[in-house]
Amino acid sequence: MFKYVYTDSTLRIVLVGHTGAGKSASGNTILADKAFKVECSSNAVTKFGEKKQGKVENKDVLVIDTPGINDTEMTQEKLKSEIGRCIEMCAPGPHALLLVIRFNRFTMEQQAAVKWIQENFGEGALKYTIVLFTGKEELDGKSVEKFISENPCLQKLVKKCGDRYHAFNNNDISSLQVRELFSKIENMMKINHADCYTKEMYKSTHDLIARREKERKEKKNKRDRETEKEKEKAVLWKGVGAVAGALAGTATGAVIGSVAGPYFGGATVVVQVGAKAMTAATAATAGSATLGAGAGGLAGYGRGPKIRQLYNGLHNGVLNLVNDNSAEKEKTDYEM
Ligand SMILES: Nc1nc2c(ncn2[C@@H]2O[C@H](COP(=O)(O)OP(=O)(O)O)[C@@H](O)[C@H]2O)c(=O)[nH]1
Ligand SMILES: [Mg+2]
Repeated sequence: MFKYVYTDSTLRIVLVGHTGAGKSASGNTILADKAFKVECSSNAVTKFGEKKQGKVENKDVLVIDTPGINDTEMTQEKLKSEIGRCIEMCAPGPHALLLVIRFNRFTMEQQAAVKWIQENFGEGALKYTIVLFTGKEELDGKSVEKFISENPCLQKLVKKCGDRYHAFNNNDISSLQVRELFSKIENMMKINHADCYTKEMYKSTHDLIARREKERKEKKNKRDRETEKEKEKAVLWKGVGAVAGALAGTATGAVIGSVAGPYFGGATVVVQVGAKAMTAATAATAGSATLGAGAGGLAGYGRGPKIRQLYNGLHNGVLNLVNDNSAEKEKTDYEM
């Protein structure tokens, strides 16, 4: 099998961006070769990273083409690991990440792709990034600068990338635009002391993302558990309320019954309840006590949260009192 051989002096470039942005076409322009397959439709062609090598401007160049960030046929996990593999393909890593954006098609979808790259490559990647616009000839005489200045999103992005950008017309086979790009890459490399973006940087960004995701999930689980506990406590306090209400209701009902009982037919009327015979007064007392228990229980159940508040207030009040006293005691001890 043919094995790629490249030296330390080989310029390593990775093309990233949205499907249809012109990554493969730009790779071909750079290498002045039909190295990568260019797709007319917006269907993603590159499912796996591909690398091609060539000699450009007397320089050994290695170009890696990557899958489109918005490829819906790939799971996020697969996409992330494939892009990681692309970084590894040019170990120790690329000198330049070319973030490819098609002029006049900087849609919400493309913006989402740019956001994906910023998040997944990490802020550290920006110092190795050059924004590469494609479709330059579609600007109809408008300057690249003017186009950028009219779009706050692009302006922000270019600024983040150290004001590094370049524009390609991939239908233009002259080498001037490639020479200009190389000069921008060389300037960037000088600033970076020929350093490169590494797979470790990519991995640490992903470890960070995974850690944040884990923390987010743990926080959510904790919140869910606390809500569940709160619900259980509320039911418990409703129960406490029901019992307290029933007791209070029984007592109140009994008092009312004993007062009102004699007025129901006098003490001589005997009421038969089950096997027991009782006077109307006793029956009235028992009846209103039972009614009182039911009504009190219901009222207490509804007032469970209020009772809980009352309990918490009393509990906190007592605690404050105890703390105040001990503070007072400490103060006194100290002063003595
Ligand atoms: N007019 C014009 N079309 C371009 C340019 N760059 C790419 N394209 C077209 O855009 C389409 C997608 O290009 P491709 O390189 O396959 O995009 P990729 O999915 O990012 O690899 C193809 O039809 C290309 O011919 C350009 O600079 N000008
Ligand atoms: Mg492609």
